[in-house]
Amino acid sequence: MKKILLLVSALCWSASMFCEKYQLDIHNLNGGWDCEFDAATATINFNNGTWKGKGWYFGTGEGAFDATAYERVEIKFNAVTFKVQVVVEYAAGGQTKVEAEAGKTECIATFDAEKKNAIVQIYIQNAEEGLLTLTDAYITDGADDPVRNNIVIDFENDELGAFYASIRGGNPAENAEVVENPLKAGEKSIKYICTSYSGQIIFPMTLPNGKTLDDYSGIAFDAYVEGTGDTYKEIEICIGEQQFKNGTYPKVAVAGSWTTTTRTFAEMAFIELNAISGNFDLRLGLNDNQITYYLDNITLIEKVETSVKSLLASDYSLSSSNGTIIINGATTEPVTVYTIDGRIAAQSIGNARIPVSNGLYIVKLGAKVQKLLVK
Ligand SMILES: [Ca+2]
Repeated sequence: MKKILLLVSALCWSASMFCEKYQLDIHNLNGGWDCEFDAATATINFNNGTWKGKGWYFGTGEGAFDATAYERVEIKFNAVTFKVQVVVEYAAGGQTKVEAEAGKTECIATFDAEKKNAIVQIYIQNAEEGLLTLTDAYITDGADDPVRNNIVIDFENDELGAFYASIRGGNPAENAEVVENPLKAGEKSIKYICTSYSGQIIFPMTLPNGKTLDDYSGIAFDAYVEGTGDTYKEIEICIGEQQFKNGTYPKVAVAGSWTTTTRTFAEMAFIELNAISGNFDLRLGLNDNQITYYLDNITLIEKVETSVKSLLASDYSLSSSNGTIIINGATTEPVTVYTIDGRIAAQSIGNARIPVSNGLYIVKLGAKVQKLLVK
């Protein structure tokens, strides 16, 4: 453990004079049992009974994680219909267990102050079978929790019956209407009756002076779909005329309840985020030819400055040559190479030379993400 402590301290001092967050990689869960995990979408498939586990295994003895400088772990996910439990297991024995009720989007476990100097593992469990998509996970000291100035469209200041324009196949289509929230009396949401593919509602957005879209980490929205079953749909997002849809079908709504979905800009690598400022149209749609759905709380999530760190050495280098991705200076970090449509092209650990086809890739080293053109 001494070794880990020294390494963390060194990184901490080089990055900043204070520590706040230790980022856990939601695309690299190395611990757990009896369930499947899709790294590209950070989705745990609890398909083999209840109270299985998936999470981060640090190790025992010297491998244990020293969380002396931290207070708690926060794990964020898209809402599901079942209870989710987070377990922190200590080298000294014993566990901290915290449950999040169905429909919640986070579970926060405060460490046992007597035992947090050696954490063996942190894992997530399921009260029912189903899919759980992680959106963020980190260990934090809780001090100076950052305030995000998110931009949120919640329709509460719109008149009932007001319309938002929509578009289909590039052409104007039926309007979407501001209506009462179907599940929360007195609140508003927007309703869209979609009868052909690629229907998208247009939300005019305004960024504050001095901000570009690069100051935001991604988009979140709440969806409720009319009907009885859980709903898996391709999500179409357009920033201006630049469209993102990646051919995957995540669960965007849980039967009978509002569900929050988050998409990060890191997966929309083609968008020149820092070129977008002022007013722009955000278009959003669930791709189906026969669907009636409601949206609410369409949110641009502001990035916040924190001293996020990982075990990743700060002086790593990432380059490409002759169809090969070359990583130097990363000793033990997991490496995942994604195509720009989100598929995993290669996985490795630490320093590596990874042959790939020419093209644009997103390379994840530890908790860091970087675009790389290979030619
Ligand atoms: Ca609302």
